[in-house]
Amino acid sequence: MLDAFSRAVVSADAKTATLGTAEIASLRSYVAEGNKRLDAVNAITSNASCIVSDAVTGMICENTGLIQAGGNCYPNRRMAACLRDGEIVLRYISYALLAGDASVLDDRCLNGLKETYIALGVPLQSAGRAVSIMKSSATAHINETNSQAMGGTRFRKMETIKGDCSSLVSEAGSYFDRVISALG
Ligand SMILES: CCC1=C(C)/C(=C/C2=NC(=C\c3[nH]c(/C=C4\NC(=O)[C@H](C)[C@H]4CC)c(C)c3CCC(=O)O)/C(CCC(=O)O)=C2C)NC1=O
Repeated sequence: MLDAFSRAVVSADAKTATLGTAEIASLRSYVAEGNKRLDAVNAITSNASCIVSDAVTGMICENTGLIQAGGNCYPNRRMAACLRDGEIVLRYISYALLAGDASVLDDRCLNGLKETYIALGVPLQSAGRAVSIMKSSATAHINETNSQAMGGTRFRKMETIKGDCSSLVSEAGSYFDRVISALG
């Protein structure tokens, strides 16, 4: 597993090169924006159970066959496995966002996941849909665009200082997209 720093070293070493100015500049911004990154990770981790249960509920509302006999979220044992998988995926995405590198997500979560799902009959398209709802919800929490209308009675806003989070939001989005394409 790599992070932004070890990734820079591994890539430079592969070229037998010293760290270049571009790499240093990129690490400098990783450090300078570090508190923002921690806020973004916190926005995901402290809302994780809400993000996961909302996404799995949304996926089921759109395809109620999943909780009927023969559906992959039926009976409760499978429903529990599905919710647990949502938690696992979100947890690895939060690690990748913290590290600024996707390798932990790739190596420990996505490697072999599609094959496992195919073997178990877990519908890949539905799993991808749940991840895409998690992406929307995590984006709203990081960006603080979550609203009363979206959150209902459990509405919650993070108390962070307002700033430009666009690059962190798109980086986080890329990890969700990575999961979706690994299942595609
Ligand atoms: C380290 C990372 C890691 C991952 C990612 C992981 C996934 C994982 N999900 C599994 C099952 C499962 N995963 C699901 C998930 C779903 N069903 C649906 O309809 C939805 C589309 C979806 C939820 C969004 C279900 C229902 C099962 C149980 C399938 C069965 O036993 O028939 C299994 C088989 C073993 C088990 O049931 O525990 C694994 C290994 N395990 C790990 O250790």
